[in-house]
Amino acid sequence: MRSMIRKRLIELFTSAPQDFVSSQQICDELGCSRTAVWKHIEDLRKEGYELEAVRRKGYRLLRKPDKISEDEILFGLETETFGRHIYFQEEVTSTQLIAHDLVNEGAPHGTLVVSDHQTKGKGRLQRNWHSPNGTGIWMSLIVRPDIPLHRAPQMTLLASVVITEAIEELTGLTPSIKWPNDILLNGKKVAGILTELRAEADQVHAVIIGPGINVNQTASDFPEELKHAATSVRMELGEKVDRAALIQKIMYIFEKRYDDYMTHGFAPIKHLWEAYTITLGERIIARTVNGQYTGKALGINDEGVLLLETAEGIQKIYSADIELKST
Ligand code: BT5
Repeated sequence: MRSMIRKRLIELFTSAPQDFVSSQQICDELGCSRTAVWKHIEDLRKEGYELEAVRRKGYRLLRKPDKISEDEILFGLETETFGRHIYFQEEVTSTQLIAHDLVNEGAPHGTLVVSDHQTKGKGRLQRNWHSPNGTGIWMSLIVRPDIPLHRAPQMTLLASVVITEAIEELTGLTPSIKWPNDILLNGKKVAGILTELRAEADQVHAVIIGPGINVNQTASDFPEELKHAATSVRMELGEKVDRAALIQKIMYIFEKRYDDYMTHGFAPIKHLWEAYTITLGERIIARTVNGQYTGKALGINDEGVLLLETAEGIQKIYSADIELKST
């Protein structure tokens, strides 16, 4: 199917998802015959769109395929800048690498890189992120905040609040946040965020925020070593989730929260973060690149740094892997 016609047709169906669109309306919009309309509808069905046909009423969209191409994300996107420039590729090494290139080329604030499959998904500290095909949300968002370098870690906390809220709004499940970059459902990791910076002197040029969200994997999609620690939204919810709809929701909430953050600072985000976190008040082990600390997690300061009460006094933790210690 010619891509413009396909695009227009999906737009027609998704702009009023509950309504029937008559054949005549489609003919008028696309400037083609009824036979041609029928052919285009058949093509959409082959792509996985479920369309109900009722005589004299026309066609109605029952279900979109779980696809995350550029079109699927753009139709129904309710943002001004976030996700308005989309780079979608079916397979990439890492969306973060593409985002870095785009930053070099001057990509605007709000640019989003999305892929169905990462062959070298990146975690922190050169770790791998398992990103199987067609199941998760593997994306990188480019933002260009005018903030000093020391505030950049707040971006990870902002992103974790946004993703938590989006999952909650779309599914009714309530994820929790484990400092600094994990999102959990029932104690298992459902998402992680990799935040990378482009900065000079003390000024941030761009932040590349890369969430990896396990959406539609089943238990057998995870490798053995992750089975006990990882989960997906589908596994917790008991049904599949429309990934494009989740991306749209994330973009919508992200734009709102980001504006809040730029106008009112970190305080409103910090409150939300505190409401969702499971890290505070707990005895934890924080494994950092400089060593291991054990103590009680008192809170985060206004820069997003974790304050840990240890036997030697209060320790500031900038980044770590956290283990909750049962006392
Ligand atoms: C993270 O690192 O949690 C950040 C992951 C960010 C991935 C996204 S995907 C889109 C964007 N493009 C990229 O290339 N990356 C970002 P970290 O805290 O270091 O956790 C990594 C560890 O989590 C691994 O060592 C595994 O133990 C575990 N892990 C790997 N894949 C996982 C998965 N799909 N679900 C849950 N845990 C996983």
